[in-house]
Amino acid sequence: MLRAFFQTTLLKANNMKRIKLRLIQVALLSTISFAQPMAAEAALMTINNPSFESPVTAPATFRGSQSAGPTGWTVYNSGATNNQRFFGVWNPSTTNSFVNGAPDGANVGVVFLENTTNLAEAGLRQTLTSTLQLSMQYTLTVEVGNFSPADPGPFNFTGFPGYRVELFAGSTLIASDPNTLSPGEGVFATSVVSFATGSSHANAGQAMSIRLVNLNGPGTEVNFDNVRLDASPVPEPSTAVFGAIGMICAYGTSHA
Ligand SMILES: [Ca+2]
Ligand SMILES: [Ca+2]
Repeated sequence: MLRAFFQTTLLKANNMKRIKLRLIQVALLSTISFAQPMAAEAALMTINNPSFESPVTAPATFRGSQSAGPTGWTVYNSGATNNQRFFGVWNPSTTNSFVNGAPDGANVGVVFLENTTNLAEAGLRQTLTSTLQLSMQYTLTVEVGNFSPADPGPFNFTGFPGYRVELFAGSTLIASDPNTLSPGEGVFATSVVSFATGSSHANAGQAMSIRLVNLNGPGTEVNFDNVRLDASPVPEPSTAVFGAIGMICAYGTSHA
């Protein structure tokens, strides 16, 4: 229809260049409106107990165990032989463990590794119902905290053992924050891990999982809170759009 319009108008027109310019403008506007439905929409992936609010815990109280994680989370490296290992949740309210309390809600996640020898790292892991999708921008955001020794108790919380925040597809690590932040005593810092898939990926369709690790360096406890995973489609112009643009360029060149 566009071509018929062009041919009819072209024969009747006196100013050839002016008509050609208008046709290109119309075609470009059509192309732009055709591309608009491709606009990206961000979406948060479902994470079970992302803020470690389960189990509900009283102020100044730890709830957990040496072998199991809190609701929705399993223990990573459960076979490690650290002499004191605890996984669970801590409610810092009324304590000096954190300067500003929990970043989100009442509780924070706990990975406590106390030992005096060079034993293994450990952490919490959750496999999501979401699978790795193509042409997607993923952003994993986690609050990472350093339990302060200002809180009196039976353990020495001086120092920071280090951490990793990791994103997996199947058994493959696809992105991580390998201890790039150094939160001070009693402080949380925000870890952000970003990753984008292209039009193909070896692990596409595999279940995604999140791993939060205490590196067992010089220190005792690493805390985690408010785990979020955002997925935003990466807009890709369709081949039809490219074809339309190519047609317009070819027209403009041959009739210039
Ligand atoms: Ca929380
Ligand atoms: Ca500390």
